[in-house]
Amino acid sequence: MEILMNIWSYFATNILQQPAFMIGLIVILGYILLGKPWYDVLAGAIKAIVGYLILTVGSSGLVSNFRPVLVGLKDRFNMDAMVIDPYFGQNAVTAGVEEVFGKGFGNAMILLLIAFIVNILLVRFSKYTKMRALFTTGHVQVQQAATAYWLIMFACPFLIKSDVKLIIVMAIVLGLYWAVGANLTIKPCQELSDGAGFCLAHQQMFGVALNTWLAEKLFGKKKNGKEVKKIDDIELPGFMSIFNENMVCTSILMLIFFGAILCILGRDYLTEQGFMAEGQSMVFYVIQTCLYFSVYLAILQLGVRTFVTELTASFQGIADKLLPGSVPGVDCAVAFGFGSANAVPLGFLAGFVGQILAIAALIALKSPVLVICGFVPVFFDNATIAIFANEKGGVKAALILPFISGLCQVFGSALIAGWVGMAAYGGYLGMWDWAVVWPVMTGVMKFLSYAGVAIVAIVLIAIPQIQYRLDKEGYFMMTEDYEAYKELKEKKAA
Ligand code: ASC
Repeated sequence: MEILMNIWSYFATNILQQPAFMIGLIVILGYILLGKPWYDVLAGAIKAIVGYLILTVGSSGLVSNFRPVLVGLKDRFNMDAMVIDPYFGQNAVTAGVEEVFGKGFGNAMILLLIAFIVNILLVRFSKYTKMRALFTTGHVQVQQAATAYWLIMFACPFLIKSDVKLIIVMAIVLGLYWAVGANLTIKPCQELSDGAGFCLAHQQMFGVALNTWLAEKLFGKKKNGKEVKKIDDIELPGFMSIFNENMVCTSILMLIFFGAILCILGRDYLTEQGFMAEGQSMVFYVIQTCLYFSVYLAILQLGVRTFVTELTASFQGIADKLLPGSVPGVDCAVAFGFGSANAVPLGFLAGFVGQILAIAALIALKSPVLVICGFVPVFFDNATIAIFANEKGGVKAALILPFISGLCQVFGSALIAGWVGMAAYGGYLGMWDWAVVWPVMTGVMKFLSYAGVAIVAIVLIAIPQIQYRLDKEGYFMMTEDYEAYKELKEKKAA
């Protein structure tokens, strides 16, 4: 048993929780199943791992550069606020879970394993479950397992006595959330990428599905048949035309936006905290810091281009032989490689405005829980939502929906983190699904106990069944043969 645990723990820390190696493993397995020669397997695995590592350089560069800038606002104004950000949320769980529930964090790794197995089984039996999506983003799974651990123990204190019952309930709820949430993003992702064959396995899966649907319903094609105006259709006049180029647009917008925040933080604070060297030019410090936003975005997009083709080509082997009809779920940043590149900065800014207004409302209402924006939710959630919203509902949807999402992230997180007691430990995950969907699930389980757990599970199980029944012919075709699916759609539309 101990040997097995050691093997598992080695696998979990080095592969499962490191998406680059997880993706590498999937590519190796997929190509072997496709019967490729060893050198193709090797080349594919290298491209996939290097590509993913490039993506990670981009996304962690963004996070490590811009998170301290936003969190700095809290120090600068002496606010006693919790930060909504996955890493702050994870720290809050590690810091508080023992104190609040008398239970250490040791079970979380096992929870992760079993929830992942639940995900695999649900996809293996897709014929019955209609779930087609496999999570591959281990770093996100760790953050989510930590938060779910807290939320479910809060909602179901009657489970805490028995480790076995607790883990079973958690693994079912979390495994279902992964399989159902990622499955919901398959259609939006296939349409965005013209059938590239991936979906999202991240923290705003329900958010993407809902907002894509809203974008189409509220802002989509008009009755008179006129197409919606997407971001890339806008022809800006005169000097403004430079904004059509993504790198220029992002750089200027971020220079204005983060430039203003850096000026608010001020030279004294920035030098005190070690951001700026003593005597460094403030002007050039601000310019360089803000332009790095575009640098990291460019890196991120290069990473996406490098690994996505390998992953989806090799995954065919897994979808043919092991998990029929399935697709890999990947980081939301992969969406930045598709659709309109300018949706990224615009969605971020719209979401930020929403978050700031919501925070102002919390202050005005003297809310017991104050929130400070974390970079990860405000950027990655809202930029992703904007990309999908723009595809279906054009520029208006790409601004309005992320703005509303910003409101939801702050209000939802303040509510749930205050209620379950995580706010007192300084952070909460704060991403869309965890600010909107999980608070509802937690509430249902809290008020209805075992019946609540059953209701949550049944509703989750029902979602893919409903999706399937709405489009029986196209449902599996859309992952198995996207060209045929498009023809089918065209025929239906005609
Ligand atoms: C998260 C998280 C990150 C980012 C990254 C986006 O939720 O923990 O580091 O989003 O995955 O690419």
